[in-house]
Amino acid sequence: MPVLKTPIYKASKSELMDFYEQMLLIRRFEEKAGQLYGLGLIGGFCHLYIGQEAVVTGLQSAIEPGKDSVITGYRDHGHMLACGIDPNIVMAELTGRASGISKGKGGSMHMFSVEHGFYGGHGIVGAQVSLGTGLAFGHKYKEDGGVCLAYFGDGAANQGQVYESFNMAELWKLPVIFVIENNQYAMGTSVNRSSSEDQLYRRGESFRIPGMQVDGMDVLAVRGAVEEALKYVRAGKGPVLMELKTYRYRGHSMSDPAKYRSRDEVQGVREKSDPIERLKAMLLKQGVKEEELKALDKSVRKTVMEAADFAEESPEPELSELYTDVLVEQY
Ligand SMILES: Cc1ncc(C[n+]2csc(CCOP(=O)(O)OP(=O)(O)O)c2C)c(N)n1
Ligand SMILES: [Mg+2]
Repeated sequence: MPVLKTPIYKASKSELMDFYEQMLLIRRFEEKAGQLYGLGLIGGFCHLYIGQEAVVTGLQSAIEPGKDSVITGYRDHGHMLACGIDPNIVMAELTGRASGISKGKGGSMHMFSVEHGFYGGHGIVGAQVSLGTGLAFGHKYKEDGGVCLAYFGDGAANQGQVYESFNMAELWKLPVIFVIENNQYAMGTSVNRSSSEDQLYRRGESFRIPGMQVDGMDVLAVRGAVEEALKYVRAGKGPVLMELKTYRYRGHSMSDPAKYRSRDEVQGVREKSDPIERLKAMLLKQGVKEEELKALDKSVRKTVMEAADFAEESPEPELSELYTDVLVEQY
């Protein structure tokens, strides 16, 4: 089984600035979503991505929009923004408005944009892995050159269907990258308590799927690694399994007493490994002025504020929409 290298990507200054902006957008968007939830403007589930921004930013920056496909679980707002989906319609969906991407009827976990190659947004833990394998089969069948990125969590990595998917994907050499976002916890259980093999990048070994373990708090490490993975997959050699070691700062969802870890642990990660602060330090070292970064933050905050205003000003869906978009045909 080949061992894939995980080089650090050498980014230009403008690429670094793009990564910084993208990660900031996700963070500020999620902070705003947390506030709106607190105000009662977001109902139902809401899983924030704060802390994990480098993963999706690094991965999405390497794929080809319009050719590749992306699928993930319920912690999906960051993935949508990184796919280039308008923050206004994502925020409108979170707040259940008619102008939302699922007409306000899906909410946080049920968003979709074929136009952007984003196939959800899935509430069933692990389901996106099988569906993503299907998307990869579609790429191969249609010979469109696309690769599917199927994102899932460390908890989902213990689901049975994940391994059925691994088997088929390797057997049929499907163009899929299995992306484990190991944020160290499932709902309330740490990966070490729940997994007999906690080095998750090794989980594909018995299917002969090469694995990579990557620092998911370092956007350049993520980008460097995914380029190697894409090279392998695009050459028709079959799937790759990437484990991104990351951390979520907030609770599993908005209703999480978080008794399974200490505040000090969270604070420690924030202080030592925050992906945005890390990149900021790098930019400052390269001579970018603090004022320039502040201006960028200001413009990102404005974008997010506008998204929240857009959402709040949009009407809720009409009652007559209750039974539309449920079944493909009218019954
Ligand atoms: C099949 C299934 N089982 C259980 C749940 C309840 N559940 C929702 S999220 C979750 C934890 C998943 O953790 P992980 O895969 O690590 O993802 P993370 O939330 O950390 O991003 C569980 C058990 C579910 N939604 N679907
Ligand atoms: Mg997890």
